[in-house]
Amino acid sequence: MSDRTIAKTLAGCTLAAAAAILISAAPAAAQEWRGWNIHVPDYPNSRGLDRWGELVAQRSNNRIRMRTFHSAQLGQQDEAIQQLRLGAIDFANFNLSPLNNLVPETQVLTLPFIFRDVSHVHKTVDGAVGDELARLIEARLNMVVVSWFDAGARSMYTRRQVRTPADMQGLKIRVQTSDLWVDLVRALGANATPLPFGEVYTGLQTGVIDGAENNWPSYESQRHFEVARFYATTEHSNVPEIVVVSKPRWDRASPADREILRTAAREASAYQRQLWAEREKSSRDKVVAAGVTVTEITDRGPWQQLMAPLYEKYAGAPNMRALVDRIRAVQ
Ligand code: BDP
Repeated sequence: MSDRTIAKTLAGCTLAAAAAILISAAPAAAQEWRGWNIHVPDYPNSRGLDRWGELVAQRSNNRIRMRTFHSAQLGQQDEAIQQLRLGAIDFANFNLSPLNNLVPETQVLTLPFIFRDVSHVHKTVDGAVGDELARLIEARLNMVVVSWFDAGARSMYTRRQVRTPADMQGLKIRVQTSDLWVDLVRALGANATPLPFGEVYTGLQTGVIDGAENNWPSYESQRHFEVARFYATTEHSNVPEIVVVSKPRWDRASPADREILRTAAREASAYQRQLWAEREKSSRDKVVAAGVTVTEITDRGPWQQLMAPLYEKYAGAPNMRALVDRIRAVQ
């Protein structure tokens, strides 16, 4: 062996030894997880995600450090979904609507007037139907659903007052990217304009759209109330939200860490739901104080009738029909 070869071998040994030390130390090394969130930092969902991160950090002795980037800092929703599927983003919170076209079964939870009230939503998503949808989302989208957040009821808000479905005729209404949402707005005789959440304010301000639809907290926190001064309590959809971990990231976590993540996510979701109930009230009070005209829709019958054909189109297939029946049977 030449001196040169020996030197090389020794150098190699040293490197291998160093690598071994590094590898044995790896399980204790901190992991930084990056999370996507569309909402402003004080929104109930944002605080729920932050709470999840705190609990996971405590229980993993700071090995898993979850940092949520609020206010869509990591990009628009559709890109974020792609990045999550690939593992470029580690976790996120989404409304189910942007998944409607990708996993058609999620459309059933988006359907107008499918839920009786908030408790019906909770029992559905926390029960067998929620578990089944979670399995479908995992299999088709490469993301693991760890808990469900509240999103309240969505209502129409516009630049001029809407009292009846006839007032919706011809209005341009912003919707989320989902065929079902396009059809829902069309069923009212309005025109649907799919737009990212972050572009709604400017769209309303410039008149590109005449209205949008969302819950009280989003209407208030995105300041849409400044540019669409009329809120009609149509409460046409209670589509809920999921908290997800990207599958590549999840697969690298140990069974013990997965347990920590799931348990903490459920606790964070209980916290989010409590904050949600408070924020619905405070957001409503805030916009009313700011001079918004709230039109109470006491008879939702005419709205419901116009939207009924959506059930044939989106829940006509036997598997979808069965999901609708199971949701309605949840007590
Ligand atoms: C909010 C949801 C958010 C949606 C947004 C929207 O929390 O996930 O992206 O509505 O309408 O209520 O785009």
